[in-house]
Amino acid sequence: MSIKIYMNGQLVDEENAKVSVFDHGFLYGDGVFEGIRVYNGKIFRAKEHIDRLWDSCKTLDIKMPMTKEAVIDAIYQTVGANGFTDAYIRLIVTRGKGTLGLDAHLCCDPQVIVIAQALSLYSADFYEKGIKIVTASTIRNPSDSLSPRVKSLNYLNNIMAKIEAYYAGCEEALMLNHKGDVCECTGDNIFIVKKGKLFTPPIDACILEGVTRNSVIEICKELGYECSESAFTRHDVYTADECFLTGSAAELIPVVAVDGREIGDGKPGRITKTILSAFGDFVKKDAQRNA
Ligand code: PXG
Repeated sequence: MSIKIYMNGQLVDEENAKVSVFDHGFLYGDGVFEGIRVYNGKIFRAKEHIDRLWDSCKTLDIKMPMTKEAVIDAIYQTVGANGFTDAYIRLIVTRGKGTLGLDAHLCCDPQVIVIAQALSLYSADFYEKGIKIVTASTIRNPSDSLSPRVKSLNYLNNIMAKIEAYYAGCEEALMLNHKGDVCECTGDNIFIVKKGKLFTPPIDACILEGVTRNSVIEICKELGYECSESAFTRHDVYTADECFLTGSAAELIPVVAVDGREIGDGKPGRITKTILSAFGDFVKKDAQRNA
């Protein structure tokens, strides 16, 4: 059965959801996106995702052809048209059709696309047993070339690292920044726990400021855990008591080994599990906030 895709104000069948080969999103990765969760018919952290999309567009000088309210409405329309109550949303904005040259100012029709998919959660095993990750030799893009805070359609930096994870037989790759500090994984932010205290790299460590990351920082405050946004190295990760990753697709996944070093006792940690179960309540509170 064909799914309905939102394209520039219309819901169209998947077979008819097409962009031009001259679209600079296709030619150059010139565009932005968001990965968003819908739980029980409500968009999780809608404002945060839409604000981040607007910020990404601002830096790339892409003029959004719709209001924030209209984009939120487009997401709800897409979810409704496909009969979902829980879904993973991919919101994409391309710079639109231009010439074969790089000139962004010749692109005049930014494309706004919303794809909704039934949740394909990672296997339950990942959450129960945790995953193993490996450090990639591919360094994260420095902020002064293309800021990792821009969630752009050009994910080659992350894809190069993810390929390394594949060949190492791991689920994810840990990326370092140009200083050698821990940055993030290819599609998730990272947290470590040491002596009951949590640490996650700061925004200026070349990370994407994850919506799930920021939610976990809030959850820590609510639960009374100290959580510090400060730079750390792989030594801190290897010697941590616990480690986990956060992202809209995965939510929160325990990490039990990094570069072959077992983290803690090699099992998902107590604080990790506490935060994972608090995340469910946090989602419900977010839905009430947006009711
Ligand atoms: N860092 C990077 C580089 C990301 O791409 C996150 C952190 C987590 O951010 P949020 O806002 O989701 O908490 C992301 C998330 C996937 C997938 O299918 C995930 C992301 C992008 C593309 C695919 O797992 N981004």
